[in-house]
Amino acid sequence: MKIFSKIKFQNCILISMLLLVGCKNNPEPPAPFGPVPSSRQVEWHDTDFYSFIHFTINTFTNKEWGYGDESPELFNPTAFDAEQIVLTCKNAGMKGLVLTAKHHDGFCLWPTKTTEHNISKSPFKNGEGDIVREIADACCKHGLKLGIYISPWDRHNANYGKPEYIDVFKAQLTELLTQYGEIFEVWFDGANGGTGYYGGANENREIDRVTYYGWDEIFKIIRELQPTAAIFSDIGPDARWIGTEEGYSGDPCWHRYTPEGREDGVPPGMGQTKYWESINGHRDGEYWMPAETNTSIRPGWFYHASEDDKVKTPERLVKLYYESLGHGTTLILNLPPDRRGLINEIDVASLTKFKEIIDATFSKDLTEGATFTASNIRGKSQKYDVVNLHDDNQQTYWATDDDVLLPEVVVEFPDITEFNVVNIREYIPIGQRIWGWALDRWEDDQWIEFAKAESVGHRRLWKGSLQTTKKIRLRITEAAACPAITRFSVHLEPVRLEAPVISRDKMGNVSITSNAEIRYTIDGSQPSQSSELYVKAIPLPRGGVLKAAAYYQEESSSVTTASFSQSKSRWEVETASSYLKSYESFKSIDTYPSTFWQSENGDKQMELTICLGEELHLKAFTMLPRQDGKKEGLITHYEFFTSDDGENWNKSVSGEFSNIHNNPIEQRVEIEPVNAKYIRLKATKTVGGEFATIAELGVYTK
Ligand code: FUL
Repeated sequence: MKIFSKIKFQNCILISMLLLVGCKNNPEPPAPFGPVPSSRQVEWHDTDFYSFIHFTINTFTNKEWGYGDESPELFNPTAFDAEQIVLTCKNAGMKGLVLTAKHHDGFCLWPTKTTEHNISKSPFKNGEGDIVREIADACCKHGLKLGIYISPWDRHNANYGKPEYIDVFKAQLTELLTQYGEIFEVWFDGANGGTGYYGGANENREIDRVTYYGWDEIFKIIRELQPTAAIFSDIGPDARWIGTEEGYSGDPCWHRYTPEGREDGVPPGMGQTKYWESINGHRDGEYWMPAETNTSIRPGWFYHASEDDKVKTPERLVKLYYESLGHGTTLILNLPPDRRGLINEIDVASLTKFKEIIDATFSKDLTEGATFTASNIRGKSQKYDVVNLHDDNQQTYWATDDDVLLPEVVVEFPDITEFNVVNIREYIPIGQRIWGWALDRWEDDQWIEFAKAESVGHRRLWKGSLQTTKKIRLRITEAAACPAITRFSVHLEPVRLEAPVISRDKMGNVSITSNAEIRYTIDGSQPSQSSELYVKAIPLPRGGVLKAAAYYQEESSSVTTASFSQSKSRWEVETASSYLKSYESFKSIDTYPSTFWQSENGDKQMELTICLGEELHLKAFTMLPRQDGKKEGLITHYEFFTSDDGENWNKSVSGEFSNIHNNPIEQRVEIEPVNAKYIRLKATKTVGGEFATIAELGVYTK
């Protein structure tokens, strides 16, 4: 009996020792911290970069929001090619796309059984076409994921605002989720309710964004039919809006978020989003609700030929990439097909150059051959070793012991190395754990800090000035739990010739600056090395399009395009009420986008009358809304008048500045050409309704 218990005792010691050794080499993984992503969210994070495809009847009516009364006859792309669209996305490095199957005007791009207002009633392929099908097939063929945008707001449907419409909406969603294969994202727009055709009622229909749609039921349908699809809306549940359509995200940008007023689910477009909160998220947010940065390659979401000279340059796209993906959000970049049904050549050219820059930067990881040394490795285990930082397996990561929150890793390059980009990725399935980090370079026998920030998350890209060093150090400066990092790489974005900067003064003289030789055109053609050499300011009082590029030896920069309206040197404000001196009416024509006119509070007229100083042949007018980020006084509906004597007025056009609330870009309205010496813009509806604001009014004569 005694011998037996002795053996048992010795065995116990042996087993405990073995366990201890085992623990050292195979420690428990770090415990999750805070809310963590669902597997569908992890997949969504990995989709990284995808496109929005805004295509519908608006493409043919030149609008941003259709009213809902447009005839399906208008939809007739002449050379629609789903493969060209999908391959453009793929070649730009995108992993998927989200198609506007139905926008606010209610026209369905697939032959739905739920409404006559669909593609089968259009001349496209004699009513036999199905854009969703063709895009889905091309995505499948070329390995891209497909997402669906279906607008909850339907300005065509007679029952919008009544319970009957919700059944139609659910049936449309069900068709889309059952007939086109796997869907990776369902995109619900926050713009909901307002004026519309509504089956001929032509009225304003406000709905309760929280209760009207019955989001819980709708989400249930999606979960049942497409369990892996992420649901996007202003406030999740799977992905949140970043709060702006300009194309950047905050820094920090936390994956966690606590939306306000969320007692009964997470309804899109509740109007509860606060820009400054969406853009940064909440470090200690209640939900894992990461942000998606959405923006368009052009000012608008739909194709307008007048924006051909406003396509974002490759450099602008690269900046956008760092300010969205580089802050941990996904990036959905809109590429609107033109009236042919193709992504326009101008957009393709910009994307191609953008991709060249991204590839040149990221195709080489400069830590290859470098040695990594960490101040701590979890349980000294190989499983959590720093070696995991430089493999591409996102399932393996470097982690520290539970009580080591502020570790560091030193990377020693084989040689002195130059870089300007650093990439860090947290292992997010166990939460967002890092709350602060810094980067140092080794110089003159000491560490010099060159970067610091707070969030890391799914991906963090630092991009800055050129660093030259033999050693770089990553320091975690604040963490909520022991850090877990899956990737650390270092890159060099090749130095490029910067595109020139173009500006025009009030008199209409255009200046171009660059640190290299500048060549330019004013006839719309692309500049080349044999174009006019820029030596002094170019007078363009009547407006026009100026394109310029910089040249140095064999190298050329990308082209900067600037389109100018008529110069305002002779303009004067005739009449307008003004609220305070700082918002005086002349600010609407002072050429400074940052200043604006604000009418007096409660002014029923809300109009601005301008004398152009001479009779001009007007073809379009433009209105730049206030640019300070505030919404009050934004003009949503307008009337535009012209006169040759300032006494007798003709209404030239009236309409809606669609989507100005979310996307306060310059609005351009084509008019029936007319000669006039006076113009008047009258606001018939503004945000808040109390007053109107205008940053700049302009006209085009060409
Ligand atoms: C906005 C919409 O109103 C725009 O038309 C566009 O679809 C954009 C993505 O979302 O809120």
